[in-house]
Amino acid sequence: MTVTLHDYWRSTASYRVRIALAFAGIDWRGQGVDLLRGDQRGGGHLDLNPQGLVPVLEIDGAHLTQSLAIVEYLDETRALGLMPSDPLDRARVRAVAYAIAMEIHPVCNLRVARFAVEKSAGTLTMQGWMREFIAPGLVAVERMIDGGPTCLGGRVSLADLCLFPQIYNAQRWDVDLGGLPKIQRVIAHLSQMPQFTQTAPENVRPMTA
Ligand SMILES: N[C@@H](CCC(=O)N[C@@H](CS)C(=O)NCC(=O)O)C(=O)O
Repeated sequence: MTVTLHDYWRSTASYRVRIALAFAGIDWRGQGVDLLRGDQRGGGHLDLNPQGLVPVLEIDGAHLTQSLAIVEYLDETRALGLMPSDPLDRARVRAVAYAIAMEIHPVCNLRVARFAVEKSAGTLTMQGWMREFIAPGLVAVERMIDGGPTCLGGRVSLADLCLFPQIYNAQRWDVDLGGLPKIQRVIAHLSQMPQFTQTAPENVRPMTA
């Protein structure tokens, strides 16, 4: 069974899925979708994901979209233990994951940020836009997490799979993480795990993009 991940090396949503695949020990084939070139809006990709977004995971005879749905599918079918069994703990994990994936991430999506910068007639930069939304979003997340060794409950969860790529992205835009000691402790801990590091953008970057 070939598992194919349609992704873009720098996509944080794709990075979440790469980490989950690593925890599942699943070998996968990468199918690059060049977001800068607009491949995501091509007919072939829209047939896979009508939203014109990555990631898309082809697995178990299906193609799945939406990174959190994909991670939860892998968690349920491969018993990864990424979701706590207690409903309250599970709700807290989802709250942190959603704070990142549904609040910070969509505003900083390429199409949104590009539109804002282009319409701003030079008053906005890409970096300024990113910092405007990532920094306060992370300040809130800092208050929602335990602060070590993982986001919540002392074990790796969906929340960590969202936080780690988001911090990678924050560093790319030079967001100041100085006032976020709990997040820094969690990131230091997760950085020791190959599931988080071997799947990092620079390690899956295609030679041509
Ligand atoms: N909620 C979606 C978000 C997916 C998403 O926004 N992907 C970005 C890359 S991180 C994308 O494909 N952007 C293409 C575009 O904006 O045109 C998920 O979690 O899968």
